[in-house]
Amino acid sequence: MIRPLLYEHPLSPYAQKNKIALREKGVAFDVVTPDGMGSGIGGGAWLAANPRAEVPTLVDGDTAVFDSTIIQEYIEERWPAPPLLPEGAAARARVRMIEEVIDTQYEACVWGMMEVRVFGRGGGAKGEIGAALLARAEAQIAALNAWLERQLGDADWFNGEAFGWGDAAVVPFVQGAVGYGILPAAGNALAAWLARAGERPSVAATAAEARAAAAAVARIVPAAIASGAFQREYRDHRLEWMLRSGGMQVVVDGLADRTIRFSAELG
Ligand SMILES: N[C@@H](CCC(=O)N[C@@H](CS)C(=O)NCC(=O)O)C(=O)O
Repeated sequence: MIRPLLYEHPLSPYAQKNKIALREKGVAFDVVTPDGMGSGIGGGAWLAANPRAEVPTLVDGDTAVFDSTIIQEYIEERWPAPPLLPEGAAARARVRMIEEVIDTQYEACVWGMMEVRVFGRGGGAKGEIGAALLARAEAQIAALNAWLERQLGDADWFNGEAFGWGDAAVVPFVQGAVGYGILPAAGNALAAWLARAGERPSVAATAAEARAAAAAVARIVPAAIASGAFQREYRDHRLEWMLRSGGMQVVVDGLADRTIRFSAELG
């Protein structure tokens, strides 16, 4: 059997969600980080598979699927065992709503922190705008962590009785915030869940890849920014986050110096 191929970047929480699902199901897969990712000029087989030029993109034989949520649906239907969705329409709607909040609102905050800390937006962490953006992101993530804790309630897993869809949808993003020093309060239910989830081989392997990539990215990013190689994609919820969190000038400056772009126009 030809192994499915996942175009990804180890730091992409969306791709991590899909890798956790594939690993939970014991599906052997290959990974490629596309050349040109983050520059807006990626091409080749990746662009043929995903005209949006985003990761994750899954290629399984003749089938190409983009968008992590749609990929997750594909994985669940293509490799049904073990099931990752909980039983019942209400429980499935609940984990899908959690995923939607995480993919849009939570991710935007962690991404915003990266824009300031790694890409130096708003003058970086010490700049007036940068520091204000970081403070907003920290407050928003704390509120979202409290919301997540309420979703968890007394359960061990967001999915219910067993690790599944709901947990894979949350763990990469909460770990991303932890990477920027924003932890669930020690001893609370979310912190206990995070520790439990981190012990699963699927999550541990995926997180180890992200840590290795973070170290590599930190080494190459300053030179890459200086060379103009990055043109960051400010798409939907990310753009909204930047505008409403006080980063209007960041967007204006980034468009002027071409370090910011919008999503690809299809056609
Ligand atoms: N809604 C998409 C979002 C995917 C996304 O935003 N991917 C980012 C990386 S985390 C990307 O590929 N950006 C393209 C770029 O930066 O060039 C999904 O769930 O897969």
